[in-house]
Amino acid sequence: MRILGILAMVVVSVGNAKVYEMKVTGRGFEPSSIEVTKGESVQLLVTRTEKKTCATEIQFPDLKIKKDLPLNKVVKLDLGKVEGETVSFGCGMDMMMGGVITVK
Ligand SMILES: [Cu+2]
Repeated sequence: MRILGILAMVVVSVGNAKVYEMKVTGRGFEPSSIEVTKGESVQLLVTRTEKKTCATEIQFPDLKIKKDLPLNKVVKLDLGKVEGETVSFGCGMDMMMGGVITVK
């Protein structure tokens, strides 16, 4: 597993919802680490730009969310209010190339 430790920037803020951008590149999910604030609704915009990756899907097992990531298409994920301290995510096969959302 490769954790880059780069924090995502908030792209826009819509009411109580915060939108974060993420990409799937040859290095996996970038950033693989996102810090969100407790109580905010989290939206992710995920774009897979790498053809040769097993992350053609993203899943959040704890949230029971799984979505296809078509190449070069922006995929919107509504995570809602994230509970707990951390929520992990990974490819559809639940193996390598994961990441984590940390709730502060
Ligand atoms: Cu995989």
